[in-house]
Amino acid sequence: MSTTNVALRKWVQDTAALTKPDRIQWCDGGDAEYEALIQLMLGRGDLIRLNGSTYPNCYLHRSDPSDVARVEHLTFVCAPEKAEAGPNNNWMSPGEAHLQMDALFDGCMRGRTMYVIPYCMGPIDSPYARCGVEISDSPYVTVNMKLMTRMGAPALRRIEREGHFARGLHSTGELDPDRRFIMHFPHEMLIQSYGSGYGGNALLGKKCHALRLASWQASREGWLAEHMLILEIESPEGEKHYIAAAFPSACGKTNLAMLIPPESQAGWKIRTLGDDIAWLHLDGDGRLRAINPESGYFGVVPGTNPKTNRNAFDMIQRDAIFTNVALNAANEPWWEDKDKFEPVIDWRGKPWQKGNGAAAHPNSRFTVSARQNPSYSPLADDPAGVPISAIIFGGRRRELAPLVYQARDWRHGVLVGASVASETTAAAIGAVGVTRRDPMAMKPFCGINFGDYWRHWLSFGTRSSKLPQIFHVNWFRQDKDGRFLWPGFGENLRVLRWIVDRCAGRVGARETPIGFLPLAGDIDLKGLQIAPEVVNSLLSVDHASWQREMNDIAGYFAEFGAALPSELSEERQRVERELAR
Ligand code: OXD
Ligand code: MN
Repeated sequence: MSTTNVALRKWVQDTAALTKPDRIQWCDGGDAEYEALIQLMLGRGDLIRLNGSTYPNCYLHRSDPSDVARVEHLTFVCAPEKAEAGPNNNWMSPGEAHLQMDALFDGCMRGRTMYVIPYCMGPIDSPYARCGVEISDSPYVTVNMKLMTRMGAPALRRIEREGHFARGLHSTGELDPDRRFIMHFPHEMLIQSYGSGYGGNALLGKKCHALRLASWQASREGWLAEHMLILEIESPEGEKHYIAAAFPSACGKTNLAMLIPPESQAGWKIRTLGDDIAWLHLDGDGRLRAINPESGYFGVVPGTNPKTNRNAFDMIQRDAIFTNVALNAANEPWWEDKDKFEPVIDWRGKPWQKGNGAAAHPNSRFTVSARQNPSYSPLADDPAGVPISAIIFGGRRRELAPLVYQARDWRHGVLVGASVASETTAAAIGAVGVTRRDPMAMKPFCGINFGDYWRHWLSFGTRSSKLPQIFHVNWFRQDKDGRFLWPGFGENLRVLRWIVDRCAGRVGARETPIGFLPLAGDIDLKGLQIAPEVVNSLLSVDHASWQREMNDIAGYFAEFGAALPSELSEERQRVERELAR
């Protein structure tokens, strides 16, 4: 296989001349190709076959222990001007970055096969979808791309028809943390990633293309590329709404997207369109429509069990790739909070003993095709996407943020999104549990200056009068002894129902300086063991603490200098004034 697209042919030739692979393999995305790559990796010990009767076609991959999460400090946006990347990104000039990367890539594929992986982000016939080609020397990346994207021949045909595509060059290099960089060249629609095999650093269609490059492209073309799940909620009467929700990494997007209603909520249904990324476009009627550019899940494994996420638990019983989980005595994958049995081998492949700490890495992952999810919505394949009724922002915050509140209007909603803060998780290298600002849950993924990105968000307010309502939720409030106040998981449906009721104009609300909060009785608490004082504290707004928060946000916004849109500081000042009243 090769291609009729001259630019692609030339890029493959030039890349081969630089990296000097032994062979070049054009990937067609077929099952035979997938199977052959699996066999190759089994033969080399890069994959371990899991128990074939309980976990058919499931494999375990163990990463280099230095390569288990995204590396934000080694991730750069290489736009010509530093101001384009903004204070929210590491920046390097394109010239310097190219010199460094060319030196790293020089001869790095000797003795290896170079895989050419055409892929399409979004339904293959969608006008909103975009194609890319990843060149990688990793069979692990190639099989993951097959599960995560629409990869292979149909994508190549679209590229040949359209004539354009994003380019991503990846090599695992030596897996040396000192020779590791994830570079983005938005003006060239080019990604270069060296020295890591970890999903977010190496599956270039995901964070690098569908968020960092896409957010740059979207801001020029008038759409949004967001770190959001997409779900459908259907009432017992058959009323359907579509919701997009942005939470930072490892804060429960996958669980919310696959929520199973508790018994007390009979008749309600949730279907999943996406669990990580949404591309949002205004349609001809002024409605914001969402597609999920991905077609698979790269989810955090620990904590997944039939109680927390039955759908995810069931969908990873077959045809899945596990990365950095532990093993039990039956050669099955094992992770913390999976079941009562004990692991025998930890994620590094060493015998596990009690007291040794976690057996599975806290950022261990499953990769699986989205179609295996029992709650999969076929609308995920609809080229037109779905109209969004509500956008939800959220973070992991022990204190302050109430269970749910609604922004007054779009402009206030942009402030709510821009002010998201959350405790860091194991999805990225670095300290865990530190609260940091993570606007729109895009801190690690926004490929442009946040100031420009917020201006772009605000511009939608003048482009349509049919925009979604914007909400903020916090499932993670704790009491002083560290106990969670809200049960979370399936019970979050109760909050989604209030959100939908607000969108449909069915319920009133209590107006506060931070937005609209539920009136007593409007969140259905039937069948839930929750004390009234806990509900009160979940729905309270402490003015003094919020004043401190607004002050902190002012300090954060100041980092953006002249790039900060004045509407955003005016909106913040408005909230501050109301809090002081
Ligand atoms: C992810 C992440 O893998 O956000 O989705 O880190
Ligand atoms: Mn994510």
